[in-house]
Amino acid sequence: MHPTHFLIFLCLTLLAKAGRGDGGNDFLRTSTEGARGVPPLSTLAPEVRRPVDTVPLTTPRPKLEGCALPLDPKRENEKEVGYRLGTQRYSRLKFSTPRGKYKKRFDFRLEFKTRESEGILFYSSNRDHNHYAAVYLEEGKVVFTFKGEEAVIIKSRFIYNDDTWHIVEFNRDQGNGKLVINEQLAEGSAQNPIHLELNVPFYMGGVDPDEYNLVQANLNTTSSFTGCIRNIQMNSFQFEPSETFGVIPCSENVELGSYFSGDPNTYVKLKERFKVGEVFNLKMDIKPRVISGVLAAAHGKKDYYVLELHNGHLQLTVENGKGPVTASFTADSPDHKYHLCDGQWHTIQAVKSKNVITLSVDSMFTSPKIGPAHSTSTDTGSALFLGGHRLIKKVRGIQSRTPYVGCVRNVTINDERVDLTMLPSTLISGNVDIGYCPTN
Ligand SMILES: [Ca+2]
Repeated sequence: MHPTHFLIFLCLTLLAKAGRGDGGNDFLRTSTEGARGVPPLSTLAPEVRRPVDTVPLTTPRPKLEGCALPLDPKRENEKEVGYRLGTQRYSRLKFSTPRGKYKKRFDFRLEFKTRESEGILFYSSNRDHNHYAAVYLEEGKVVFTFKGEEAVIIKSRFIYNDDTWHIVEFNRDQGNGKLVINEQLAEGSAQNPIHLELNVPFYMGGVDPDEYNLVQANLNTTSSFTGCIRNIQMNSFQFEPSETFGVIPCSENVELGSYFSGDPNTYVKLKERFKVGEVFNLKMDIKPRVISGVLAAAHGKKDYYVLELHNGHLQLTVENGKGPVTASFTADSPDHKYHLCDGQWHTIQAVKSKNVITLSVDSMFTSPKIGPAHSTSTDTGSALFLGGHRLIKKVRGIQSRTPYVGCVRNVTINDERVDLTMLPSTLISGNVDIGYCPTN
């Protein structure tokens, strides 16, 4: 256990035993507005903006209302900006529907940019992988190879891993191959016409990890491509992948995380059936675009656990069976009325130890709240929901009644990291971008 967590648990345990809220507070840094919720309305009157030189130094600047980031980010389509590969393991584009014929001759074109010197741009084979055609980077050079009874290998003269866009065209006509990069031609031929048996799917940017052994034997590499691919064509037709794996838009306006759109029925099930139990520690980084929304929730017949944003503060409500207890945290910020919505990342933590709960935002802890004694286990059995809830309007204990909108990253449950990119798609509902978030 992390030393800080141990301290919190120790403290909470002591408090639970003492049954009062004053002991042990000196262990904890308490925020000024701690558990007091929203400030009274009178403090919200708009301040009059005066010319800068007449403002006394002690006058605070008016706080910005609302969230720094817009509710709807400007969406950038992968088809327009390109596909970024390599931010997740096994990222690749899969093409199951060819455009035109490809048995005797084919013609592909794509644009790529990368800083890496190795990586598979294209791979296609027959079922046994003894026939194949591939394009990959080797020491920064582009290699185009195909093999039937014979193999043809064509290699570019120059290196192209300079993080700028390059156009690569590769075509094959029987035993003749051409590789054209930015209009620089390289050619190669076999002695005889090659009969090449290829099957869909074709891959770009990486291959199916189940086929690594066979691909390794052919190319002497299975390195996934790290960088961007765009404007893909097959036989002069636009060529769109049928499926993408671990791919994000090639945009300057994205960052790693998972984005919750807030559309109805949008949520992720972190666990299918989950018992919160006696001790539960949930931690994550959030960058919200709303002041209210469900962050995490689990329910039982009577018991429940709800972590949410409510009117700008972070709020945890736990029902162990004998009445709910709520902790809430309103952080102070010189610039933003809703500190959590200031467009920055915030690390939030909700710690539940028996009948005592506490919250932290960016390592500032609230005073612990103590629920009814002799009721210590949160006996939930539903899914552990993240970012929303299947029955968000109906289930008990939720105040915001609306899904979360914004980015989430670094989710840990009881100090164990949950990688959302590894969750089965059956646990993801609605409009969630797993693996990346817009930043605009
Ligand atoms: Ca209980």
